[in-house]
Amino acid sequence: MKIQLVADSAANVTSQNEMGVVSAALKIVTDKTEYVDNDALDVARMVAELKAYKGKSTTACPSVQEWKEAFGDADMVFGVAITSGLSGSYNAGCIAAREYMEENPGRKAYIVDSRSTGPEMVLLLEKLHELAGAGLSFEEICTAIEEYHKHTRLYYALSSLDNLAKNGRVSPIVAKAVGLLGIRVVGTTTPEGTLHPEHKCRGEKKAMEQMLACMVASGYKGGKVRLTHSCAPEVAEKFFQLLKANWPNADITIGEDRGLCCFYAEEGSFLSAFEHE
Ligand code: X90
Repeated sequence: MKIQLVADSAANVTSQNEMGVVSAALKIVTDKTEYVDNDALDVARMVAELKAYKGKSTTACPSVQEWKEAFGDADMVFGVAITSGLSGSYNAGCIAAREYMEENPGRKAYIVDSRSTGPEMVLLLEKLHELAGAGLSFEEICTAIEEYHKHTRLYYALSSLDNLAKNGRVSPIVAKAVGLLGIRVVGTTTPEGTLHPEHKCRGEKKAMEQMLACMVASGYKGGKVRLTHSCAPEVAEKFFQLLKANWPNADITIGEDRGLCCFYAEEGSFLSAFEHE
């Protein structure tokens, strides 16, 4: 019984991952260049080029065909997509899953709508990996992952909402208040998987304290945390230390945002996905 895990590239998972996750790439598109968010993408270079570029930039989700290519020839496929509240990726993944099952009787495919991005997608993938190794049926895994999802959440500290606003993913009014130097927005997701900015914080230290308070208020009690940063390892490291000071035994890791998350989260931002009660 071959089980394949897949995700779109908003999960920041490259082909070196230990779970065997295959990634379907989103794209970052300007008038000059198309950046494909795969292993080969030089994220730092993309960020530098985009900083110098003054024209329009946008993004595109993987097509139905690209999702299907990621499925390969597995008996069971489980996928995780960036929030359907902001992207067409989940929809494309679902069509791919339906066609995959129609074209290959006996095979099964299921896509989870993360209603989130990046590190929360990683938590879901890690749980799927665990469930896949436990000898459960397809239906049991589908039920178990949706149940687990009720106990995960994402908080973000963003240094700019410019690209989100320019691409219609948050209102320009909300975005403007964050454009000021040193202001970070700390927020989470709505049940529909859109952004819910909660606090404007002056400076990085305040943003971290706020995020910690938000996590505790959401029921974080020392479970797994998956952190990612957009070209700012020192920021993620500081937040990691803050968490470790409070929960020395917690399973916490730091990863890098790849192309899609870096484009929208922007330089200096960090994301924290965690398990809660
Ligand atoms: O289909 C596409 O073109 C992709 C559109 C994605 C838009 C949003 C990406 C957000 C990336 C920003 C901070 C966390 C937001 C939480 C989302 C619910 C990261």
